[in-house]
Amino acid sequence: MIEITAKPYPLRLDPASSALIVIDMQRDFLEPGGFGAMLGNDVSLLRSAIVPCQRLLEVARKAGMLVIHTREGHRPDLSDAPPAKLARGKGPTRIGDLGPMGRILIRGEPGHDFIPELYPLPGEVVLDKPGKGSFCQTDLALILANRGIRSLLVAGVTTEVCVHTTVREANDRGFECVVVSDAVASYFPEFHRVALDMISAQGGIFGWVADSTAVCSALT
Ligand code: C5J
Repeated sequence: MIEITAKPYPLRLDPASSALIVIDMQRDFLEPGGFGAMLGNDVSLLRSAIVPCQRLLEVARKAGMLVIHTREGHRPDLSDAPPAKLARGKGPTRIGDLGPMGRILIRGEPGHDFIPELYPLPGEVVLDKPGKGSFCQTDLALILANRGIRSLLVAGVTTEVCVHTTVREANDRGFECVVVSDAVASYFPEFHRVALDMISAQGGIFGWVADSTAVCSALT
């Protein structure tokens, strides 16, 4: 067992029954010309999470933990994209339209791929998801159950959208979730801060919050 210094209180967990899940560290969210930029965001704000994610991946791999990388995106024919999601957006370019990194948020396109800094290693789980949460229409629950996973270290983007949606559902499904505060990021710094506060408020209503230094030192 290891103990992680966290809010609202230290958490003891077993690395053998824990997984690191890195959410949507894709070019479409972090690089200019993708989905995030199409929605009018300053994509450079997400880059602060890259180095903490690299540090987490390094220690999780050394500890032999299950590592999962998720990607948000849709089939090329858009048959898995709800019309309400397709209709949203301010600008003229939408999901499925051609951008500088290929068709926006479409599986197999350059923009849908992981950023090179955080590319999965062979054998790590790559989980394609059509929505914000990592459980919705994916086999994540099966993968975690088959590996006996009970605790999740959660990193990636964005804090208040795909990270929060995943953590809320994981919490309801009985997983202990640790959101790694500097390994998650948002286009909106105030949303990031409040989203983290919401996780650990009320005695840890959704889970725990710890920084990557605390998590890495507990794991090494
Ligand atoms: C968003 C995500 N923000 N990965 N997706 O649309 O958080």
